[in-house]
Amino acid sequence: MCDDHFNSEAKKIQDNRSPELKKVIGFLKKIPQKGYLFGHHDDTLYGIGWEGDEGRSDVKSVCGDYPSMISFDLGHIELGNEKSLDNVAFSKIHREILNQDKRGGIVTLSWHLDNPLTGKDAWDVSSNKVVSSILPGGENHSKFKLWIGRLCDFINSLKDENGKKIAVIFRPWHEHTGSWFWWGKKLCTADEYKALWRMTYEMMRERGVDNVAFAYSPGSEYNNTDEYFERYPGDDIIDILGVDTYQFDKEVYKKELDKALNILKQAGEEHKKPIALTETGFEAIPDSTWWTEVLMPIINRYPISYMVVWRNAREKVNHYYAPYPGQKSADNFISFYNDKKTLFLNDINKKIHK
Ligand code: BMA
Repeated sequence: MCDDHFNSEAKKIQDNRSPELKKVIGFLKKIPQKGYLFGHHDDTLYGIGWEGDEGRSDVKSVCGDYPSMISFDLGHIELGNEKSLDNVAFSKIHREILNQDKRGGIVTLSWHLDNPLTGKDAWDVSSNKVVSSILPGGENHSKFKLWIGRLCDFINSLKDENGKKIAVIFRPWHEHTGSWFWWGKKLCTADEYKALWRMTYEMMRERGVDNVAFAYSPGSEYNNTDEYFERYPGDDIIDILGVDTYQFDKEVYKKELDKALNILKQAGEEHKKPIALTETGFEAIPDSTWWTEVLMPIINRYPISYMVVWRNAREKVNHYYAPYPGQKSADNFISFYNDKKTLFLNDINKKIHK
């Protein structure tokens, strides 16, 4: 490929990203020199024993500081609903995204959207024709266009006090190396999956979305970089390379996480992209030293830009991934917080100039 072609392609990519977004991507790239951001899903929306209290966060109640990254899910925005799949008003999610940005933190968004073919949820894997049905020419293509339109209206409406669009990370079509979502491995071909990404990207660009960094996050099933990139839609689309992996058995998790991050590190170097542990955790954290004895020894060895643990559900007993005051691992979480590599909100506001 001649240089001119490369330069014009590179320029096209750059042109698709707002100055604020480029700043965030640049920030994510330099983060590993200092450590990694700590993220928590739905952090300020609800927690154990509370919901909607202004400024409240289980993480802050334990360590005195907010996560530097907060993750939110946009499932059911596609339907035009007032509330998300986890029963939170989108107006509240909107407000909390603005609050997180105002505090100086970063936002990442996932999307557990419904199955457009059956009308059931994201976990409905009864048909392997769903992806093909929304691609151009498919029976649900125009429905999907409407859905993407609603998603884009929300993302375009994320503006700060100066009217500038807030730059966020967007991580759709995640864990596609498993087969529990309708876009999963056994539910579509590699070409269909890649086409799904490209269509999503192009539709979003057409709707004027220039404020999202796209994250690619398979599960940890891959055993080398070729497998990691098997369904990769392309460097022009993706800004961040990630992986999702959870602890069930301790020894299996340690091995799996180490393997996944090792390959991810190579993938990031080869493609010159920041890398991240886009979802992880141990449900109900029954191990009192999990943060410093299991998680940290592994992740501290890799140049990840951030890590995210999943939500503290207020409606499902024992479905939580961050501690709350009195929780078994709360003291240990404070040691994790005090480690110099873990970057919470005060750390990034004090130590790192965005
Ligand atoms: C899952 C669980 C579900 C939730 C979904 C989307 O991992 O937490 O209860 O609906 O994520 O947030």
